[in-house]
Amino acid sequence: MASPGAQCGKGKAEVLLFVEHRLLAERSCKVVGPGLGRYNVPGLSSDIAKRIGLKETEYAPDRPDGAHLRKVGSKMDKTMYARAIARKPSPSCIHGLTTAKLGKPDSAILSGQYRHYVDTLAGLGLEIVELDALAGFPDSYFVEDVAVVTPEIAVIMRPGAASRRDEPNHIIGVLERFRTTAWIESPGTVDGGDVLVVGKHCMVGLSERTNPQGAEQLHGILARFDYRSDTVHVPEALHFKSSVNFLDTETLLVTRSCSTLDCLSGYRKLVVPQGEEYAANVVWVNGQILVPEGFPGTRRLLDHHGFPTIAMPVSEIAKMDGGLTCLSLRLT
Ligand code: CIR
Repeated sequence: MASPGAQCGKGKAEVLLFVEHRLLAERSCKVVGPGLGRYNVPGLSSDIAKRIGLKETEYAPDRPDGAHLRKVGSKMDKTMYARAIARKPSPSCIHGLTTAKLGKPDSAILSGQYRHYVDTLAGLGLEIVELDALAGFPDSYFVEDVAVVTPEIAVIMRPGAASRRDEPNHIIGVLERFRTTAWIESPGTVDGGDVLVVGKHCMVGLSERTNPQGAEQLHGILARFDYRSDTVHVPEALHFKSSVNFLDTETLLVTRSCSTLDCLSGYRKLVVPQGEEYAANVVWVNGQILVPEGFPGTRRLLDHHGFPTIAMPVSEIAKMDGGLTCLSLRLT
């Protein structure tokens, strides 16, 4: 059988380069404008791109001064995730805490939605470190709440809800494999869902779960690594990240009620349509934005601004006040 290169009239080296760059591109692609599926592929010269048949709209053409890479790259978070920690839901998940008045979840469907989520992260190139279900902790698959992980450190939270207080003890061993650790201590309480880190900016929402002492401790720990911090009151939601989330280092997706918060003044804010507040809980994974299924206005908004989206089924998870960010801890 003829080689792919012979079939399409390209040299073997070029075909290999093309395949390699395609793979790279699929993992790190960034749509830079509505309808423009462009790839930021370091090292791909326009000469080679043309010869292997890539259209100019499919890649960022190079320039001798490298400006093309900066232009595309400036919208990208340079930090890609290598792995995610997740925990299987237990059938006891139906007994978890919730304020949502959406009825009891079906635990089998919920587990299927969780599985779809981890498979999606794996499909985006993340290694999944999956922990066993903990029947005694019905909310423990919301692993985001038990730690804040930055490139430098994993800060182990002290969850605000009494029923979740001991969850960190069941994940600390895994976190220690990847980071040095620090702890939030009594009387401080912080849920990871209240903490949004964008670059070197850490925002902590004060909520029913997170108190000022906890926020202060977290700020102190991250200050060692030159993070600047803000503390903010969470309006009308369980957690800060129920309402404000990362799209790129300059842009956040927010609910209307959070759009005027002082600590967000330096960011461009995309406001979810009224009635779609739940969809503000999106998660960025290596250039893709995972969005809860059933919120077409939010998807249109993201599409319009050039953010590639993947719709995720989360109906049962939403019944337990959960969302897309809280199902994993993502690590660079
Ligand atoms: C709880 O109330 O703690 C859970 N049922 C939901 C936690 C969701 N976590 C998050 O949004 N970060």
